Amino acid sequence: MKSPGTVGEALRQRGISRREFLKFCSVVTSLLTLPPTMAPVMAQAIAAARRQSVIWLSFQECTGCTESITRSHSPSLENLIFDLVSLDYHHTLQAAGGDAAEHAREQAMKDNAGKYLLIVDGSIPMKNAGYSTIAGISNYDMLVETAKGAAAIVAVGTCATYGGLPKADPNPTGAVSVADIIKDKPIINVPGCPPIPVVMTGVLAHFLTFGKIPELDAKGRPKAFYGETIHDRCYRRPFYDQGKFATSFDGETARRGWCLFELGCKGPVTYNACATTKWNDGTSFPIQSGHGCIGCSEPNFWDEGPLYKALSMPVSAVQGTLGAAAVVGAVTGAAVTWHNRGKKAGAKAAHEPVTVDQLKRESK
Ligand code: FSX
Repeated sequence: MKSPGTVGEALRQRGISRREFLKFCSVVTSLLTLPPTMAPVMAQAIAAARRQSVIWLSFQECTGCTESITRSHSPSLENLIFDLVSLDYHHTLQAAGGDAAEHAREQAMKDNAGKYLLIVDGSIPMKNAGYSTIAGISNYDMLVETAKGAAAIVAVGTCATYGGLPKADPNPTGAVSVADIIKDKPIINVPGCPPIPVVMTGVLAHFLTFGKIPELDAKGRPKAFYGETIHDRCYRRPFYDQGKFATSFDGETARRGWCLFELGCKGPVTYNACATTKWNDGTSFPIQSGHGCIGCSEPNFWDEGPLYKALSMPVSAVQGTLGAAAVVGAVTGAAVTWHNRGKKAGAKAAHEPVTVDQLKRESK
């Protein structure tokens, strides 16, 4: 498995025109919130780059992350594998099995030492090495061994980034995240159960273009995709600001498309790009389909209270997520509603409209 050829050569061999490739770079540039002028720069950089060697390891998970990336439309998985990267090991997608598969991983590690990108989905069991093994190798040993020669690691999915469902109480396997184990490599966290496919491919495209990881937040997530909450960009947000909440999933308030906050939507505390990039080629996302966000890209989302119960977070927390619209609301005196207000002494009703100034006073 010698170092793969350039991306430009691969594109030419597959008859992909410069126009098509530029179009692809424009989409990725916009996903990464880069200026449009970066598209030709990205095209030039990617075309000249060697196809990036990628080793993908899957541990305790449901294969939803791989299912998700196979639905990526921009770039598609086909683009990714045949044009941009050399996917040297992925035990769900690769044709090889048994010894040949393990040999492919070892060879890729040797041939591309210090340069390959390691992608990991799934959490790692620490209570008993035998809980999850591949080719007789424990997940812990395989991760540590493969991480040694990696240029960077991308932890995809909430399992790899935070422990995810396997870590849900009582965490029977002692599941931990990649970052809990690997401390000496750059790690990009791409949470979501599963993560948005174009977010995964966008992160890869950034690495290929610039040869470095994108700007990350305090939780190691790319800021371009996780800089805002679902609530910040939700198309139902005007109903929230007006205090109009759906009271059931199938009643008149739901048919009118009112805010799903009272039905348990975790959008105000969930950082992800679902409301902007959406899913299935930009078709929709859960809230658009009438179901609240379950917060699957946040740590411990499974244990953070019932999925269908309205959030009960401190007022200061919701203020932190209100964003520009709330600031405008405060200036204009527009009313916002906070469902916990009904629990405060003297409050008349759970949905009584209050101003941002009132919220501030109550939170003191
Ligand atoms: Fe976890 Fe991914 Fe959820 Fe499933 O690989 S993030 S359980 S979608 O599959 O790891």
